[in-house]
Amino acid sequence: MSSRPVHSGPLARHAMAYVLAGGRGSRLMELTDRRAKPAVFFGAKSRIIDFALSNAINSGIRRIGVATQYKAHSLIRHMQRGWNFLRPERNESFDILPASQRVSETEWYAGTADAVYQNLDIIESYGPRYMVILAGDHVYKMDYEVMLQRHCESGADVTVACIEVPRMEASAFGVMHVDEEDRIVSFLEKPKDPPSIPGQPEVALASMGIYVFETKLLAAELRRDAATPGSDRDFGKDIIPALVARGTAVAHRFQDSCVRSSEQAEAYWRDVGTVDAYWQANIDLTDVVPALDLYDRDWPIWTYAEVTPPAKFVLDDDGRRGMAVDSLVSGGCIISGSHVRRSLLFPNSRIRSYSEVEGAVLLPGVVVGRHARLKKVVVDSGVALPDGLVVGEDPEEDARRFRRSAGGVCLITQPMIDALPG
Ligand code: ADQ
Ligand code: ADP
Repeated sequence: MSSRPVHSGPLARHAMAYVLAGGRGSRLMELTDRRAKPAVFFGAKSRIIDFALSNAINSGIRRIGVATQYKAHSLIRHMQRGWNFLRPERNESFDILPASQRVSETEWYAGTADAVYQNLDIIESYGPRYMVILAGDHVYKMDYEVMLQRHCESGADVTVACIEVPRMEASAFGVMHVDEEDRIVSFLEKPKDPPSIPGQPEVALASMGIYVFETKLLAAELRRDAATPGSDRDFGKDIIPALVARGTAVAHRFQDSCVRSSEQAEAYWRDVGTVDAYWQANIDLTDVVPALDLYDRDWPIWTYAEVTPPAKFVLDDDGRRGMAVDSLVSGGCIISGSHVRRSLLFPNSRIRSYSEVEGAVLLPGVVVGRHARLKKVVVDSGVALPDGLVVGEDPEEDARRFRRSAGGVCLITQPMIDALPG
């Protein structure tokens, strides 16, 4: 591979981040009935898309486009309120790009590549030298500048971020083989029987769905793909395998650019695609030293947060303390005469007296009635749980009333509460 001259100074200022945020994420069940997966709440304060957007900003990228499609209202509202601070007069831009049938009169975005192709005119009008293609539905902290540098140094057509995953889980991903220089020699999108890393039979090298291209090359590839009959117009199915076969594709190891709080910390990246994975990744944040550090002031996770009064902990009339331990409690919450453990309370939740709450992810505006006992729950935003509700003690009863996952997490929505007898 020939290497091209590296820009002096940061490459991020010559790059545009393009976030794919159109997918549904159907394995999150009712959590994505009303909102796209990137708009799902995460970490007591944020939404999932805030991680990709914060990574872009913290990496120094000042042009961002976000392609939306499925149930995008709350996602678009969130970005308009919180992410609209980039200024054209400083050569910055923030574009929300809903599938709007701009290229053809009849089609939505067919696949992820089409979601970029249909907006090529907007991208080209800004003239970024590099494109950083991102998924809007992953939780991680990564410095894309390091990946851009690697892309330039190698001279590859495309650089694909990758991470080692257990082989048994790899069929959910694009899986690659690399040579000694981390050049990708084969790429299979979601193989049924994923190939392992040579010498490590239980580990596979998975694509994180993060790609760096030079804009000119990407535009040519997208136009070629659009003219190819039978293409799914997808990065994982079409664009990346074609470049692996015809050109040069290089793997970039996530551990080289992940942002961690200490040298020992795990390289943390999660596709919180199922209710179990979603609950676990949220609850992981209540660890004394979590793998994902939200308190790192050098790499803040930006978000839109509504103005709320401070969280409040109340000693009730019977002298019961309202308290929360090993928990993340956002503004506007009031815990009164109840005990909360290993839980996340998003803004404006209320826990009334005599309740016990453990392992709960309560999305904004949840009200827990008196004498409730909750264990291992995810409660959708705005849901009012009735007095005396008990969840997490009788699996069969839970499964009859709520969406109980394989891992025993109960997802609770307002219609499920409305359907309860009495
Ligand atoms: P998946 O995540 O399964 O695999 P996909 O469902 O295409 O791929 O979603 C990628 C991203 O694009 C998501 O953020 C999604 O919201 C968004 N998206 C999906 N369809 C879209 C559309 N029509 N318009 C706009 N946005 C859309 C991909 C790669 C794999 C890789 C995994 C890593 O294909 O090779 O291993 O990501 O998670
Ligand atoms: P409980 O069933 O625990 O009594 P309540 O909803 O009656 O629950 O509220 C308990 C406590 O929470 C109140 O005594 C008060 O201190 C506080 N509280 C309730 N609403 C508000 C509010 N709007 N502003 C400030 N504090 C409030």
